[in-house]
Amino acid sequence: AQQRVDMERGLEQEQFVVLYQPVVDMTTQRLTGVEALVRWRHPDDGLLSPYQFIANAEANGLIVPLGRWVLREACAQLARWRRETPAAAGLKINVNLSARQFQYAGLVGDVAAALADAGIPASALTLEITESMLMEDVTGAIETLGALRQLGVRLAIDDFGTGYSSLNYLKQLPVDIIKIDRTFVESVDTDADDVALVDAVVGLGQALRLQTVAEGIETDGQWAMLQQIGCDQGQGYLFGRPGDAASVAALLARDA
Ligand code: G
Ligand code: G
Ligand code: MN
Ligand code: NA
Repeated sequence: AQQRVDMERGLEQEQFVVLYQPVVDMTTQRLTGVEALVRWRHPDDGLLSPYQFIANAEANGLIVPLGRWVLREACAQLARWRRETPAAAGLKINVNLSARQFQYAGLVGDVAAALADAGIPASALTLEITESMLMEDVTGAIETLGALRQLGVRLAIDDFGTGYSSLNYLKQLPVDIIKIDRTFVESVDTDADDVALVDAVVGLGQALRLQTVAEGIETDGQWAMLQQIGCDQGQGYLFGRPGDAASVAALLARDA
């Protein structure tokens, strides 16, 4: 309960911050978008990682207002970049949804309002959902995804490969993007089994007309292999760590 009060105060006092990690074209390494990643600047405990508070926020219900704040902040920031920099015209933003947010009946309305208030097109927003969230209630998930898609938002399956989504479900789910979990990327330049796995996922993506994004790319060797496999986009420390809005503006200036 103490945690909830602390977190409510954090929201009121604007202690949360959003960082942005680059997503790049796998061939050119040009910035195509950013993923919004929340942090908590706690007055006593310092900068907290989502691993230290998202689960609590899920449990105490504050994930809904917190997630709404992240969504609105990310959309507003994308609008700022687009206003400030011609190079940001096609830039996209990814926002992670938690399980409880995904089940929340007001989600579609919140998303529509965030887009309208920021003045960005729905196609510029990608919502990331994990496999486990989808598999909990497949029928409900298909309905929610369909409603989000009707808005024009794009949908990505995050941490792909770590859950249990069957091929049959994947085919039915109205999603646009598969994000290949970094555990498969880690050894993709040294382990033949991982090459085969990532190759299979990229092939699956192509068969279902889904874009593929590899996460957690840290080395040129991993990048070279993923490029050869034909993965569309990449994300990882090699291209950039999560950073503030100014760090993204610097990348936009580099690419301009
Ligand atoms: O940025 P970092 O690697 O510390 O993120 C850790 C985890 O927290 C990741 O699984 C990421 O998806 C999750 N996360 C980061 N930001 C958000 C957010 O705004 N909402 C939700 N639900 N999860 C987030
Ligand atoms: O679950 P999700 O994919 O949203 O989590 C993103 C998390 O992965 C963030 O916490 C981010 O900081 C982390 N991350 C991003 N790129 C890399 C990377 O290249 N290496 C490692 N180890 N972590 C990364
Ligand atoms: Mn993610
Ligand atoms: Na992930």
